[in-house]
Amino acid sequence: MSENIHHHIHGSVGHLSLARPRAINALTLDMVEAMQRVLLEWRDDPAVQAVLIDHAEGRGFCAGGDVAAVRRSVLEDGGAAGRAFFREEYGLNHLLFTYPRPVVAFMDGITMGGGVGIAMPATFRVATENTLFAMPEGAIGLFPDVGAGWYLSRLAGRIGPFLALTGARLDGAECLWAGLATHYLPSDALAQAKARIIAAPDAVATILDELSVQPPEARLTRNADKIDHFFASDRLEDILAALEADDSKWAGKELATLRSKSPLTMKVALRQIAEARRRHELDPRPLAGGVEQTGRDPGIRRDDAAAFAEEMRIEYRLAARMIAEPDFAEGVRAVLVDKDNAPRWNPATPEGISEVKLDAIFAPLPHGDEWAPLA
Ligand code: QUE
Repeated sequence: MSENIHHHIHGSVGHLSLARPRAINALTLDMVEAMQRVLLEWRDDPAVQAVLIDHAEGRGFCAGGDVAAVRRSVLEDGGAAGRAFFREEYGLNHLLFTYPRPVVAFMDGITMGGGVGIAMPATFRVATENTLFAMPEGAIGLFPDVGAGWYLSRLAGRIGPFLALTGARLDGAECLWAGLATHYLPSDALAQAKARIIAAPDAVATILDELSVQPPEARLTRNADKIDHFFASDRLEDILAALEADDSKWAGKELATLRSKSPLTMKVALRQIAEARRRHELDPRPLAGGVEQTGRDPGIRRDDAAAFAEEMRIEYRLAARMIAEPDFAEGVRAVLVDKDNAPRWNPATPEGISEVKLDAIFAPLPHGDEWAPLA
């Protein structure tokens, strides 16, 4: 069992704590497998009525996955270990999405990439004044994975594409407003929330409602119209042209941000979200209202398990292809290895990326290599 995952049963509540603080709890294969094992055991134990997921110490819930190890795998063994990591991580994401008991995720700090993948499928997603949420994969030449195609395509307006392209960081108030979080609690109420849930696991919703406080105004409300306007298109070239044609400070800042990200990541993310939106437009079930807070999505969309599995199957294809692209090794080098934050993207501009190239990245894998949920 992983030393970086603490697991306990308190009464009839299972408690998983991420405990790899020196890496902001970034998920390793070992941690992912430990979480799978414990969650499967608790799923089959009728005594476990609810599950809490939090982090043991430090300023982050979970900063992502161990992408430095994935990069080493790409450079040293052709990426087999990297693909194995994503296969198991997505298995964990799907297990949580389909979990037959309420799961509460405490996003009390940095919640990015892989951390988003274990928080979003939870029935209850608690934000605090410490929450810092982002899908920052454009900085490392990956793409917004761990089910982001599902979650981002269900946000109001063009917030999903905006988050995917810019890697913008949302605070707890913004997460609640967008529907990414279901509750906003002051961090000093979390210990009480957990103790009360452990004492009364059938009253999770009431307990979190009672401890909720009014968050500060979400900055995102003021920018939502601009986001919908400038990020309206599913074509990266259109978005860049719209920002270039505007001389406002906001447009200039967002344009500079996009120019720093991997063009390939951005094109893949736009297509991924557009295709996910098209798939669920046949049967729309919004994650969030954007303006209206929809709260706790009862039933956790479990009847959509097959549709979520389809999303993960697609994202695994993208992961298998994207880690083999030069931008991934280069992006991880620039951000996490050399930390010069000066990646040299290849192709360097969107015009260098053809539809044929994208078709190859989205194409099915050979039959035996496709992703499937845990058996
Ligand atoms: C973009 C990312 C990631 C990132 C930084 C980015 C990411 C990720 C990590 C990360 C952080 C701390 C660690 C670690 C990984 O950083 O996905 O192993 O200790 O996992 O700008 O996408």
